[in-house]
Amino acid sequence: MGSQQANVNLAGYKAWLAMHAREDVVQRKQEATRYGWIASSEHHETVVAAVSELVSGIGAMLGQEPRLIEPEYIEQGIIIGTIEGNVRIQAICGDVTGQLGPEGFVIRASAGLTAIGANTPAGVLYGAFHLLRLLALGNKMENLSVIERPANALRMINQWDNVDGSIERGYAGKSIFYADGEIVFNPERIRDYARLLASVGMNAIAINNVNVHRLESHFITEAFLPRIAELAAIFRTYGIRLYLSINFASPIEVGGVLTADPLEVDVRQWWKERGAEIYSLIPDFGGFLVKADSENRPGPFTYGRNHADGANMLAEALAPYGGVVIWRCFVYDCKQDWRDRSTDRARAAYDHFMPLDGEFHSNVLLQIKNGPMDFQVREPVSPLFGAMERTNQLIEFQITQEYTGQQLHLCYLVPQWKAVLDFDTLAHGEASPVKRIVDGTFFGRPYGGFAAVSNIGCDGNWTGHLLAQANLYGYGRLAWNPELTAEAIAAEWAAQAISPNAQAVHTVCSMMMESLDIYESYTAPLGVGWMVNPDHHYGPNVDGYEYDKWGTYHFADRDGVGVDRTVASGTGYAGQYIGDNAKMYESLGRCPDELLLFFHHVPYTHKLQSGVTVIQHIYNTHFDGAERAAELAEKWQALRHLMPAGLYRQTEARLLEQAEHAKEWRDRINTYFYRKSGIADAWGRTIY
Ligand code: GCV
Repeated sequence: MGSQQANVNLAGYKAWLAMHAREDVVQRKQEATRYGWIASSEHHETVVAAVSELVSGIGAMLGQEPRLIEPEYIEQGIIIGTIEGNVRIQAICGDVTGQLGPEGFVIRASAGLTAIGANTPAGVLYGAFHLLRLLALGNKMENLSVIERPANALRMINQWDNVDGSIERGYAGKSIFYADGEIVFNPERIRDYARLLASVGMNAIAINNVNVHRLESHFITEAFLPRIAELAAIFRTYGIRLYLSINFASPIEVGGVLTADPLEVDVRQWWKERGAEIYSLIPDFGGFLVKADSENRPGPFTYGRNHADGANMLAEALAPYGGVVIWRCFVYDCKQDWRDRSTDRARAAYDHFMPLDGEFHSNVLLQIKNGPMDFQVREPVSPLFGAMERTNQLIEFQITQEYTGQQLHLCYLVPQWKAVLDFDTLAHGEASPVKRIVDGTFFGRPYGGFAAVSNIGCDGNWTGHLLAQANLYGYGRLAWNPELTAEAIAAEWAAQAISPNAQAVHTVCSMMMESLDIYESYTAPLGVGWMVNPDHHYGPNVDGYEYDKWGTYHFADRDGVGVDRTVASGTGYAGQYIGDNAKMYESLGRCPDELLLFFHHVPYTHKLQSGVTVIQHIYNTHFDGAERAAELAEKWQALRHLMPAGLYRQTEARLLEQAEHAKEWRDRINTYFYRKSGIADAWGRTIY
């Protein structure tokens, strides 16, 4: 708790809720008059939280906190609340409730009054945060007329936090939830996290690692549930439901039952009792998140059962209370023999789950990683999207930068996620994009949405690298509205978190927008992944995973590189795609350059569609990427005078480290491929 408390005052803590004072004095005064009063008669804790956000946010930005007043007396200012029964909001907004759904909101300005209305308290809170965002971004407020509702029903964060206080793949300090085997938290910090999440529309959080270890297996018992209920209460105020990752073998390890076989009556009964106990303490508990038969975690395979048997058994235990089971599809053989060329990890999720389409209960969602491998810098989209028509799905992204620079390197991931969401699966011909499949609309599913692994910890600015905040922010904004552009999201974040100054926003935005391409350039060419140091996954090691058991190979030899995943001569993975996508990846001539080595094994002299050879592409991008990484630091240095020193310095240090490390990447990879291929760089640059 001590260190959690201490960090709260560091620069960057308020993140995108910094609410910078508006600089334009005339406009500031005008807005301060416009928002001099706030009226709400509701006592629901979420509406109260919304009002308090408006009071403090407007106060900070406009220099004057609005005063509270009863709705019947307000003549100028904000009137906020649920629409039903609130005649003044109805009068301003008209009959819009049908357009809002359970979480949407309306904001409408009319004759001195601005109404924020919704069907539920959560919608009211989202509306309040939206108004604050518009104000922070310098929008004209006098004629506001906005209606928004989230595209995705479930907008979830997964914490990979362990009860010992560590975070698996965490790069921003220790957990804000746990320490030394106990649930230990600073409620103020948890509330501030909930505020950040709610401000971008997130509504669900799983608070423990999907790898559920010994102690965490007991989270579903009275030993931990009362403390978890306290956490749930904080999140509840902000419209966020709490979920738990569970251990499939809990009946044995926690309950003393002799088996965890999902078809055994005793096992089913045990889980039902767990469900009853959890819901008696947390009435709005979201449900279970499950990693089963994956990376040594227990699962139904032990008993000769399949994933549907496992998931449905848990779903039955939660169904009476409206809970859901989120079952991960990250299932593959992690003990592969590297000599075995017939097994392809990329195929695994599809091979395991596609045959089960239609067999999961209606309160089960499958959580599918965006790509078939594991959050690499570049992967194709998982072919499960588009293939499973009768199963609820969530897409899983990784905000924490495991393979993308570990929050020491700048890597803005929103463009990568956008590309995945816009990918056309061709499920029903053209116009079948991933985003419409995961939101449930395309196949008419009752549930759908986004999940992502969080990137926060105890660090004062939450994410270690200040600019990594934009990934958390952007994830939430995309889950709400996948149509937003990556540029717009970057600009929103920069203006709110760093400074509304136009030069600062412009520079930060351009740095973020090129950062993924830069990172890819000096690390992973043409869809090759895994050239990292084993275990911790930071830094270059071209053969780090080449002769290992994890199914992650690039097959570089003296003649060529890449994995043949074609149907004609390789593992057949390309055939898991639909229609022309399968043909495109199968064809050496049509496969996009950036994924060439993911799908094909080619000679170093193979000419890419760009016109250069594979080997020259590797050299060019690595020299170029390292140079561009150094330029990132220079761009940041030009902003020194535009922000507080604390904010400036933490980021400068990381960008300088990135520039140095990019050279290490460049030289290791170039040298490796030069030594393998014996082909010199056409430009005669230094390779060792
Ligand atoms: C939580 C990768 C990561 C693991 C992670 C796993 C998963 O393998 O390296 O740390 O485990 O993915 O998503 O379950």
